[in-house]
Amino acid sequence: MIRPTVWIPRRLSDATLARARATYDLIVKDDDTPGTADEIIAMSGQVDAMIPCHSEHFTADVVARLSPRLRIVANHSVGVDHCDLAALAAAGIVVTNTPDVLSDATAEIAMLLMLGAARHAVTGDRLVRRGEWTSWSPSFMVGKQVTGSRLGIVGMGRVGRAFAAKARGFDMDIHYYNRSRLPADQEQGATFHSDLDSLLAVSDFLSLHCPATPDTRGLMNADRLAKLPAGAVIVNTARGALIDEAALLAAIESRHVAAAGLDCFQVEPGGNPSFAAHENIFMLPHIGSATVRTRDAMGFRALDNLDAFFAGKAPRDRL
Ligand code: 8YV
Repeated sequence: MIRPTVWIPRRLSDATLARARATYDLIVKDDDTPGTADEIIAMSGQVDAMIPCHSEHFTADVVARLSPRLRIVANHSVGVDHCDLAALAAAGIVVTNTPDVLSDATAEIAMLLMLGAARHAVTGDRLVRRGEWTSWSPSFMVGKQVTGSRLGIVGMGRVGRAFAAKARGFDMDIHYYNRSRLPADQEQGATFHSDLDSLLAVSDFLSLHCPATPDTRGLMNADRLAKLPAGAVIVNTARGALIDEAALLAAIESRHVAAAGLDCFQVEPGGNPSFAAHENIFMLPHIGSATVRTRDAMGFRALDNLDAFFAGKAPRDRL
């Protein structure tokens, strides 16, 4: 059998590359910088498949210029907002993603952000690290207690449910908003809200776990932020596009939102420099799924999809 050729634009895990090399001829972009539109278009004439990350953008414009040689885009990501799925489908290119395998790692980062935002992690670290911790008092760095508080989850998919499972360990009163109500075995006592505003009204902590789509872009705008209880904490490990960052900044400055924990931003890499002045915004550089185990699992899941496709079977994660 002729070995298919695969383009890997980013540095995937060693285990992923080793497994991929056993089956495919690889072209790996060694500088580990995002694949540009021109690179994607040029490579499409040399390969049968690509394993991109969310950093490679398959816009309608790019897809229109792809070579017919490219048959499958096996994403190394669960989110696919970097892909124009309609354009790829019209071009006859199969698209897959990597659900399930990153849910726990991402939920861990959501928990870290929630705790860190609620308990002044940025300020505390700065004080101790710089030798600026010169006094202590019972009224020093008093935060918001997570245990037993009300948590609102927007999007009760795999990551939302993994986060709810961890939050149950903190005895949180879990509420969620989702397109449809979950069966009782998945809901596990969480309260369903068919209306987002009704969820916001009870969310002392709010965590976003829905994809970025035309419907969800700017979801947390000034009006919706105003519907949160005063002193709420907001966490985002999904996509930066879900939050109107100017509105969040205003809500932080007015103290209506007490703190935020953000792993994703409208501009990535880079983030929002206006957030830097606020130590009650705890920020990480989009590392939700960045664990050794999860990176291997994501790479293997993308390869499972490629293997199925080239064996003439339906890839498990075809979108
Ligand atoms: C990944 C993510 O690190 O999978 C996703 O959608 O946002 C991240 O967890 C990244 O997309 C890898 O391509």
